[in-house]
Amino acid sequence: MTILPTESEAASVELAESDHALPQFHFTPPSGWLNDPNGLCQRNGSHHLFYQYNPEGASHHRIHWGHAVSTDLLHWRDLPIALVPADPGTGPDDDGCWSGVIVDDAGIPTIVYSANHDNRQTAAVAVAANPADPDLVEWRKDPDNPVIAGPPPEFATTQFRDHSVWRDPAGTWHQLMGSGLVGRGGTAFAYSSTDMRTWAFDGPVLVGDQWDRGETDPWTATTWECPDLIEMPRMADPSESSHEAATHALMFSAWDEGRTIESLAFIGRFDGRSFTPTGLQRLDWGGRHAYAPQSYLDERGRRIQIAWMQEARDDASMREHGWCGCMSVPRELTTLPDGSLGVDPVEEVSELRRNEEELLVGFTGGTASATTGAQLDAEFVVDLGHDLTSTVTIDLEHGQGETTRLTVTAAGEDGVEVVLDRSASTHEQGADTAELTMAVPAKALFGTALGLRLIFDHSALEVFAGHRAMSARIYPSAPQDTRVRVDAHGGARLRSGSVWTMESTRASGRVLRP
Ligand code: DQQ
Repeated sequence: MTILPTESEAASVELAESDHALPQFHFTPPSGWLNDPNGLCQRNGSHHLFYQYNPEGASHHRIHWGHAVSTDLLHWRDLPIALVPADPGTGPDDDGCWSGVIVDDAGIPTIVYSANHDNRQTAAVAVAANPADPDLVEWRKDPDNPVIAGPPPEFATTQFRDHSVWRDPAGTWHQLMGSGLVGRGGTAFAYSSTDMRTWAFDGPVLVGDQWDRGETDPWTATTWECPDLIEMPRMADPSESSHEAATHALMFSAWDEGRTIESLAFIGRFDGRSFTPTGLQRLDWGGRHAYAPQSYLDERGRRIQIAWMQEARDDASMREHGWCGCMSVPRELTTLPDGSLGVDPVEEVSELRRNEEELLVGFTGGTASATTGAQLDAEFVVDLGHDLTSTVTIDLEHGQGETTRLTVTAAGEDGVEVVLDRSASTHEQGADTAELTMAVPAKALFGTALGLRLIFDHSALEVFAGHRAMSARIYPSAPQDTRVRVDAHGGARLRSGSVWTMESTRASGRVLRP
């Protein structure tokens, strides 16, 4: 049955679409609020993206599970909302269906999610009403929800929510739930089950030891949201092998008293019970602008990850524009030679490129692209030599006195420092324009040449360098006038540089409640 949109629903989509900051090839909600990606999976060729969605408006309230599918990771087709909060007082999720995952339970696609009631979360389950439906449109919540009614009583916990679920070779289900131990630090609690309904508590897989704010970098914070435990993905370059002993990564989002800080990963070994870290890294250097990432193995065996690109606008501006939140482009996680996780856009993203403009190479001065647009992909190979005064700047010149500047500086043996200066990127009052910094270790470079890529989509900006990612939101007044300028200083040289315009993939005729 198709429900026709009401006049106000259509007006709300129109309002979002009239905003020049609305991305056109990054996934956004039809209008309203979007946060975490959920239930990521690929089945019979279709990638499913569920997401934290409030169709009522641009605020985090009574969260539903929005749903879209894609066969190419670029174009998404809206499907009916998969999970709707229960009517008040009629279920454990009457204040929202929070984040979760989808697994295949003996042929039955099964959602494990956090049911929110009165700002406390429990674990709940829903199954596909028709497992043979390729679109997985209809979901049935388990009448016996919740399946885990609260955190283990023997611990004093901060928060308790979000799930990573897998089955071991013997057929036992395992799940992690994100939490934190008061006075100690973030944690992920492990549970096991044979039927997905009755779960035994197995203890924390790892406990952070950083309660005090800001004493370490990165700080693993007081609560771990959205834990995602994975086997290390394939090598970035198949001819390389890792010398490190890491077999697993425990990814999570660092949270403290309502502050969504950043997404991190412990690298290490998981023995089925506990996780022993050998390293800690950022998954993205843009802080909260790439939060709550979730990953899945696609049918080609790639470890794909999508993150929530949170707005940098203030709440009043989000409400005024009627929408907020977009997803990062899908990214592929790989293992780098030093044993850490690499992050790059999936190769499909390049299929959106049109009208290549090659920039002058070999020069040590500067040049600006003739290409202008609100949807750009720019790729460079720069050579910083070993001269510590070498610098490359890449400006997104938006016109109207607004510029976003990326500065790449040789940092000697340590590699390269990449700084994103957003202080002049917008005239919009109240926008967060804080500087962002990314360190690219020398080991991630090929010789002294650094590959750099900037993907710009109206207000979404993703920077990739040496298999590292840095996400940001920027709000130029006239994004369509943006051109790319590159300057090389000191001993730096531009080896190659190209700018493309990017096709839109945003579906037309979207409705709030498909
Ligand atoms: N957002 C969800 C939670 C998760 C947080 C609620 C992370 O389940 O912990 O929308 O952004």
